[in-house]
Amino acid sequence: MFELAGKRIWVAGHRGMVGAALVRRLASEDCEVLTADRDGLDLTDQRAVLGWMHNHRPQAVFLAAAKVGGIHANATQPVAFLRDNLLIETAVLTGAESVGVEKLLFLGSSCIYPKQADQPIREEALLTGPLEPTNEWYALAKIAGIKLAQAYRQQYGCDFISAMPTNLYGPGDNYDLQGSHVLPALIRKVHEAKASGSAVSVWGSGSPLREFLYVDDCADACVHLMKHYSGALHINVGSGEEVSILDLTKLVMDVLGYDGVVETDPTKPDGTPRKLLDSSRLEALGWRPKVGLREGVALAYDSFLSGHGRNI
Ligand code: GFB
Repeated sequence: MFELAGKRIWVAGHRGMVGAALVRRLASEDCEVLTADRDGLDLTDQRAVLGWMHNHRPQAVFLAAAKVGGIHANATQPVAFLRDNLLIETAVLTGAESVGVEKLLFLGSSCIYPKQADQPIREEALLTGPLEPTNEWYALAKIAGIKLAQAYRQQYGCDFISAMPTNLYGPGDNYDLQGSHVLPALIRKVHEAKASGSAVSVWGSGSPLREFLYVDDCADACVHLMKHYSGALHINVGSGEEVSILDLTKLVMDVLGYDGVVETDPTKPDGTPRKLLDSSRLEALGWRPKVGLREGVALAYDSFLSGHGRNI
């Protein structure tokens, strides 16, 4: 059991959706939460990160900072998705070893797994086959992050662990229709289609299957892992709730109260056909999600309406 009480905990990336949820979750722990604003600290600058960590001496770190985005953003900004993420994880893990951080949790993504991995995907599927091309840059950076955490554990005995969340959504999400993930995009599209009485446009065939987890559940799982898990193997963080993109569209329309027409757009990519995590290791550690998909979409829509998102 790793105690957070009385410790200085750095949430790297606290302005992002996951980082902000971690800050909300840590408010109920008896710890001091450290944050660094983007203007004051460039996380891709290793020397600056080292200096900041020397000054602030965090005892534990949640590394939630990353260049993230949906299927279109990944395809159009490969350099940022690979380079920025490699630089951020290298700077923060190097700094953490250097200042003697007691524990660090690195956040990855379910897209690290091979495109044709057996479903539900177990942690052992990592590096057993080719990646999904639409997000291979991001996936490669996240795989390197897992391996760097393992390398620091093996060579220097650092207690660095990794969590691999499934597709996340919730307050603080990005609602830019070009850069966002599917769930915030659908919330915005259905909201706007309802206002104008127009059709809802869904990218691709609508048949891919995805698993979704509410971001506050993800933050809770990360805190649980920080306290109760120590090991080299990355741990899947999923809800077990899988849905096709078309059924997800209908669910969003139902929650928002719109009974309009849905159109698919075959000029847009489907990406990986199915991505469902096997989260039995996390369950065996005593954690389960609390927020179901319908409830989570309603909560996310409330936060969208109150302007708690980016690019609204
Ligand atoms: O969420 P998403 O962009 O990312 O797309 P991935 C999921 C599915 O929803 C794809 C479809 O099949 C999209 O074609 N989709 C339908 C839409 N309508 C829309 C729309 O309006 N916007 C978007 N964005 N999608 C991501 C990776 O993969 O998964 C990231 O790109 C990250 O790197 C994340 O790993 C967890 O699920 O395909």
